[in-house]
Amino acid sequence: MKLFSFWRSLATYRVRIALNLKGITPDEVIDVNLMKGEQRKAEFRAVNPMMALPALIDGEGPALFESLAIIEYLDETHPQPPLLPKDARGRARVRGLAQLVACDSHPLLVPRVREYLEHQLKLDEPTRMTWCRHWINEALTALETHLKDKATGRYCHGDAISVADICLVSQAAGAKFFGVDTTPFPTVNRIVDTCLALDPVARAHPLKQPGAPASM
Ligand SMILES: N[C@@H](CCC(=O)N[C@@H](CS)C(=O)NCC(=O)O)C(=O)O
Repeated sequence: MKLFSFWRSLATYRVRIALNLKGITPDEVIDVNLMKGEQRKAEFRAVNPMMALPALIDGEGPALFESLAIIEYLDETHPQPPLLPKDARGRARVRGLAQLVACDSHPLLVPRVREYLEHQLKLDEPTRMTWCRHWINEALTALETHLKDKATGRYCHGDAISVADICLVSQAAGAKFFGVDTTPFPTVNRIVDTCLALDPVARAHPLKQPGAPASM
């Protein structure tokens, strides 16, 4: 198994947590430096035409792409521990929470969007940060409201960690990277702290990956 990764990539962080929870260690981790634009090189474009991390090659391939699709693949091929509830309503809620992060918030902050805001729209650094913080806050506000639901337990959905928690943890890391104050989101913080206390989550953290700085 080959994982295409970069320490700072929040989408790869999600896949790393899933791999660790499943007890899978990739045979090879290939660094694609997003700060140097390596995702746009021909060799990586051949792996993922979207030029985005993560990508995962299991065996002969073809390459898997999009963090949520990769996590569901891992869940189907390595069912223990399950990352989705058994019931249809539960799965819909967990997928909804996960997509709120991975489809509605995080894609607005990725390098290609920030670079477009900078180079094409000529927005200065403080304006770009305002953009990023706004979309992080919007998602955190929605998540905090959802997590007041009685379906929430120790984790986002009941007492078992799921793909919703994986995404929540990545959202919290993004909030830290972009200097967003998360004190207005106590339920989010409680669940993130619960997740980070687990070794498979803790060692997947961006700042624990090769090439990462000591702090942000
Ligand atoms: N929706 C995708 C997001 C993939 C994505 O945009 N990844 C970022 C890093 S977290 C990336 O590689 N961006 C490259 C770029 O924007 O140029 C997923 O969840 O996998």
